[in-house]
Amino acid sequence: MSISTEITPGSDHSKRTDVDWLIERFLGHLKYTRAKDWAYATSMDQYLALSLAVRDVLFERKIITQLTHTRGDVKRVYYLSLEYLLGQMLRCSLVNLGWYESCRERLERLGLDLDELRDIEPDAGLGNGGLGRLAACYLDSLATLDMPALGYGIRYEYGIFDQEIVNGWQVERPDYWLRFGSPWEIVRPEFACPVRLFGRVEHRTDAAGRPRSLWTGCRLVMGLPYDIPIPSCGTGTVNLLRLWSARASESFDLNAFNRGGYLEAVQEQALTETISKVLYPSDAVEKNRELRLIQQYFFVACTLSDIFRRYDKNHDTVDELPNKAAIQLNDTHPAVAISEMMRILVDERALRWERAWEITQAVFGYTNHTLMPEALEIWPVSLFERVLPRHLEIIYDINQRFLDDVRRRYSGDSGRIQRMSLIQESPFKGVRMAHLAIVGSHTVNGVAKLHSDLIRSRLVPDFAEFWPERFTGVTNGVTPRRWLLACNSALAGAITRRIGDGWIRDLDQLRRLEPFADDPEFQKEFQQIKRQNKQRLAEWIGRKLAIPTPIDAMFDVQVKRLHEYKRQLMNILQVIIRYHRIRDERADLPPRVVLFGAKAAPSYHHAKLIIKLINDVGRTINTDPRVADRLRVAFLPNYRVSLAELIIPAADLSEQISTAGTEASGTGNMKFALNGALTIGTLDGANVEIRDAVGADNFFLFGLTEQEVAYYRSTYQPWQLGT
Ligand code: 26W
Repeated sequence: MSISTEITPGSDHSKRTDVDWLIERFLGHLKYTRAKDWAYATSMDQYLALSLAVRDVLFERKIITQLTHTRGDVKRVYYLSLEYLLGQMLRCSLVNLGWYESCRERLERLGLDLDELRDIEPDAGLGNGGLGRLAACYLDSLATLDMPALGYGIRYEYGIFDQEIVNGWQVERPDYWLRFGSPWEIVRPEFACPVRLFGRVEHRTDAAGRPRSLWTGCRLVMGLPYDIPIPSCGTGTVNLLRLWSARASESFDLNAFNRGGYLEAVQEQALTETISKVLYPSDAVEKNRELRLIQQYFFVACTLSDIFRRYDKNHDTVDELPNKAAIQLNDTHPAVAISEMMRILVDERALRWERAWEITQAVFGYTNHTLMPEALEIWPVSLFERVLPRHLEIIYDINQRFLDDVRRRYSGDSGRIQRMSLIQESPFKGVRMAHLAIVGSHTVNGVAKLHSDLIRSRLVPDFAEFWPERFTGVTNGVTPRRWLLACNSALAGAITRRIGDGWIRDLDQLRRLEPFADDPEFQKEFQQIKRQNKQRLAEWIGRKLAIPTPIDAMFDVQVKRLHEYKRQLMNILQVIIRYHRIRDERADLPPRVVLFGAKAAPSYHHAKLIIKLINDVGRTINTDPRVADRLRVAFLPNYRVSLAELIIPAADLSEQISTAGTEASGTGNMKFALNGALTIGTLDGANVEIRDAVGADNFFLFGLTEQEVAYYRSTYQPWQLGT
């Protein structure tokens, strides 16, 4: 169903659909929300007031959307992710409304520069990298497709750290993105929900003599939701992203305060509010971190409670739940939802186990984002037992019934039983969250064709054999609104002038551009646009790093998290070779500017060494007159969504060089291709799909295939090489 914003009976929306009203609200917010007279308003005041005005427009539409969904008792998609890399919201919200240009003109008449204003907004960096940014792209696409969807996450007070480079080394600074509050969110105390943690389980029998488990003696935490509007591009739909913030259940124990126990009262509050304080800045599992498990459960408990609250408004029994809710797990970070769903259905709604399990499997889907062993979550049973004793019991029950099914099919194969069990016995007794997610879902997807194949053949072959129909592939995508229409408006305009604007909501229409590839007029315009984008980036690099960046040189870009499998080291080594060839052999190589951007997890020392190496190589090369304008290297600090929006349109070459079989999909690779960069890449992740789409002759392929890597891995002795 599509939500239109035409005037609905009984409510005066007429004014709410144009920029005039937006500007009126902007001036109103300056005065009544920022309490500023025009003359004394700072640019921060202006940015906040404009964002609040845009939010007003989105709320108008959100009210209509949510009313329509509730009245229609529609089936909703619930996207559960511990990470959302939203970036800046102002430009994309205006672009999705179709008002960016007219708003820019109206502000210009008021003496304001929208391009400057929008860049005051701090990035909402509530994620580590690809997984978190994919979640944000999906929200934009779900709204644009008029899908009734809600994103659920945690409102981290501190997002991914800000990266400063000091003497070539990464230094992390806290990302206090809420310093001025977020104009995009609205707090919803009426939907706050209590969450239990720790405690113990008492076993009883109920009046009907059935065994019941009572989870008691718990600590209580409150989840306080904040909503962020997610606008469609091209229709009136506005969905929501609901982020949970942790609060102490009592304001704090006044009696303790009066008894002089002030410190323990405040200590209790502080502990509780630590739960949503900070995003884990790693993209590999932090060993046995209790707080990480508590974050995951806190978020899941609040979310399922909210889903039932909404569902119960229209239903007396849970039988309809699979027709009204599809819950997607973004990796295993929310996988504890499987056991929480069973706890609610069995312990609170008194369903028979089998019926509860049927509903659970029908409702959940699981997306795997990585094959890297260090990113596969296995929680120590001892930790689970302490924090979530009832959930551990439920997981044991799930495991018991599941392994009985396996035994029925493969009697006597004890090796298989051990491999498939939800519980790992060694090196420590742990809960395999990927196994829990798989058995508790009706569908499991990888994020690119190769990755989905490797899930079946490498990661969990036993499960793929047991349930072949359960495993699918859904290659990642990126939203063309943020990653072309908003960040590269000149190219977007050039495309629209050739093939119309249907591509904005249906990207397959880009195919219609193919005949223009040989059109000299289009080629000239394309080059001019690329040059303008490079000029803009070069100016930024000049201002930030004082590195002269010749725009006649090819911009060779590798921006992504720093990880050994992504092979930034190999890239900087080839730069060193290129430097020597130019300096010593006078090789006549075309000029290149090699750009890096990458945050390393704070504990990942080897990755931080590579950052240091890149900066040191850059300093050597950039100060050597013998290579002058033929080779430059720059490490762009604090890579984040808003910086990617500046870099990607300016790239000529896109480095996607991971060892085949390690990058699940990649999404930066798609953004670069969408903006006309040529890919240098291995046959890994979605590079395969991109090469198929653009044609092999437009893709600079190199490196071993995944099968070759697997073959050589067993015999590969790097130290033997070169001796
Ligand atoms: C803190 C634990 C943790 C572990 C893994 C946090 C985040 C992860 C993610 C799996 C890491 C990640 O972002 N994976 C990337 O997901 C993208 C979206 O599917 C893919 O395009 C990338 O290939 C994959 O590396």
